[in-house]
Amino acid sequence: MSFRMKVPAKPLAIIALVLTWFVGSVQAGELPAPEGRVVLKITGAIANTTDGKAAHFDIAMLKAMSRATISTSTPWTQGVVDFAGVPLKELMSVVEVKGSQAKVTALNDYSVTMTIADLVDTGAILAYEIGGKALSIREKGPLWIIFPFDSNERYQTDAYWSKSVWQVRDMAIK
Ligand SMILES: Nc1nc2c(c(=O)[nH]1)N[C@H]1C(S)=C(S)[C@@H](COP(=O)(O)O)O[C@H]1N2
Ligand SMILES: [Mo]
Repeated sequence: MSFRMKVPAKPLAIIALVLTWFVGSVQAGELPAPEGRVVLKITGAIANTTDGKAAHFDIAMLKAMSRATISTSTPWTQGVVDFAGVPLKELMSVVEVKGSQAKVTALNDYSVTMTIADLVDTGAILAYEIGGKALSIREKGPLWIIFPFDSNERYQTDAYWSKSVWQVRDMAIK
């Protein structure tokens, strides 16, 4: 018994082409493109991008996400200070992370690789404010990974201090 498709090949090819274009256009730029200065770039194993390749964020985009505060002391600040920023758990879900590791790089090219679990299961935030004021580059801004150091001694260790990257510029997910 033989079966032959009755549908001519040419219309099928056109349908395939249109579908490819449609799916492609939905997948490229799933996040709105930044309008201001780009302060953060997330590359690699992510499903949601701003241009089909990477996710670029200006500060307004980060501030539009949920805001979390961590009141803590750190080895680099005086007393207990309030840091505010976007929970890394939320940021990782916004870009739909597909990997298990993040290589975080700072403006001065300092970089450290940590697990996605370090970012999402610890309550860490990507801070953009300290004491209610924008973090300047001189104050380790504009973006600084802050763990809830005072709430758990496990974060008061070299392992987590080294992951507290300041002047964060990009995150490469793999
Ligand atoms: N941008 C940036 N963040 C960084 C570092 C750095 O050199 N640059 N050093 C890390 C390491 S290894 C640790 S232990 C602490 C170092 O802080 P300290 O230099 O004030 O001791 O910050 C972390 N965050
Ligand atoms: Mo360190």
